[in-house]
Amino acid sequence: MPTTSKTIAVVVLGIAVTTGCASAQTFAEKCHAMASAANAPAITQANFVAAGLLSFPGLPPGGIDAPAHCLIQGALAPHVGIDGKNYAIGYELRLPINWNGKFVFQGGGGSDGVLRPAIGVQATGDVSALAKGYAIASTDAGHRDEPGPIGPYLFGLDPQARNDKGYNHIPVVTAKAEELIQALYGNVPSRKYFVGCSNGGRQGMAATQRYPLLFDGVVAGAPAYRVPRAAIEAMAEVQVFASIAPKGPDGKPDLGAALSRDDLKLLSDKIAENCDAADGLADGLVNNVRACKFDPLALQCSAGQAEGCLALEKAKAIDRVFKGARLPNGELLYSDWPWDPGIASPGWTAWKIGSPGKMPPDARDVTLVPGSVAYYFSSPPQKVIDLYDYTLSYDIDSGLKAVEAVSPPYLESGGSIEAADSTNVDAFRAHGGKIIFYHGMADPIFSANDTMAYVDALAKRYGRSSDFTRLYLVPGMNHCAGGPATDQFDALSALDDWVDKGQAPASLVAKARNIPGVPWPGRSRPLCPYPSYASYAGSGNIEDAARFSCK
Ligand SMILES: [Ca+2]
Repeated sequence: MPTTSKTIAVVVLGIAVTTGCASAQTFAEKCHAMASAANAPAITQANFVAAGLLSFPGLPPGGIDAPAHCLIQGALAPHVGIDGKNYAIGYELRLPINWNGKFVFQGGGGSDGVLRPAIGVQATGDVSALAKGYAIASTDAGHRDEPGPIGPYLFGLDPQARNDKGYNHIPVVTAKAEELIQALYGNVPSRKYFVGCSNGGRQGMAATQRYPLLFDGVVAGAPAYRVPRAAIEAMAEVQVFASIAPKGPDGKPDLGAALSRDDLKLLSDKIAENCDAADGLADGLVNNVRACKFDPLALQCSAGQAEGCLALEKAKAIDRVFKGARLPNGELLYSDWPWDPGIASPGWTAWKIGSPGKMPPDARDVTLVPGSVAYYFSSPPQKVIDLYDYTLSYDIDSGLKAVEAVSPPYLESGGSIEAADSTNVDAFRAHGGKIIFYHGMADPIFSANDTMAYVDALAKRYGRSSDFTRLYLVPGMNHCAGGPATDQFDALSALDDWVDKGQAPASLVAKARNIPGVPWPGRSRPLCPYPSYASYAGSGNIEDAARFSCK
């Protein structure tokens, strides 16, 4: 045990004794006893953490309240890759002293490679899952980010690391978590849930399809369930926007200058003008998405007009991007995109074009996406010198073929490893499993339309009335959070009530945060189960969810 663990143990036990809390002392002793040299590397540390504020990058400023808990970290299923590097599936467990008897597997993000604190703040409302009493696991999914622009994607050179990342980590970490939960508390979890957004939403869906008996319920936010195609779409969109961008000092397109803030504001305003009131109230939120018809080409400048309009090439580029790229055979590569006023917010531009004047561009569609495509999704992996050059010269047709290819020693295609798009969830459904999806309507990297398509496909297979899935669309919201939106809601508690008490969720109450870019902090709205939408009652406080019903 490291010296720091002993120090913490002494301090914590001291507190426990002075407060007369014998159970806390026993819990702390049990927690520490779980780490021993014999358990390494499966357990590398087990430390009691006293109740208090926890601060980590990515958590709300000022930290979050955490209950006293046992923190365990370790590494599972180690192997040496064909690239000669050491790999293992890293995990973290946080086990609260006042355990509610249930387990949450917290999904990851991006290409994983980071061991995030297992606290459970995504889609859990104002209170973290840890504070709600859940035992929580997180994982790096089998690799750690290496430094440099392509460092996070180099794991893709090793076939086993690819499979560990795609799905193999799910049963491995879950089994270890169950074992340690039983060791600490004396019981296995009564319920097991997977809660994640983006890649985490994909992991949850993969669990329902590949390991249908492992979880009782899943919350899948903005799921990356067809991420190889979404990634290629993102690169195709970079090419479209680059084609209209002015050249930067390095002679390459200044991607962030492809659209100005005024262009995006105009677009957002015109979308609202066309679509906002269709739900009964012009409040900046487009709830009735099916009624929203919009044509950006109608915004093109007429002769002599310089303001309040879009240059023709910009209107055409926006039209092309929102319709989605097509393969040479006419097939839609990925998806089209919904029209939502939230596309003018930084959470949208940060992915699609980035900031003006950045050489190379800082758009996530350039910094995060192509590395995965080249090293992880494609077989054989493709070497990248410069992510922007690679993106600009990428051919979507041959690129997709490489993503779908098998090329020894890569015996499963990258597309297959990452995809979680099977609509066969028979076993999960028969086992009583429930899935809650949510998706921001102004998500720039995964289209809410594509999640609607998956839910529609489930409805086709099982019937719309089949009571095991819900999709909540979040107007204005960008990727997993942010944007002019009511982006705070507790999908985990709704899932738990559904699984544990048989109370199927109707609407979820969502609140707007007091942060820049939100015009109405404190506003509440019902999130309605798709295909219904929140409709205003016609009177009363427009900031209050109670004045809306699902229609
Ligand atoms: Ca509205």
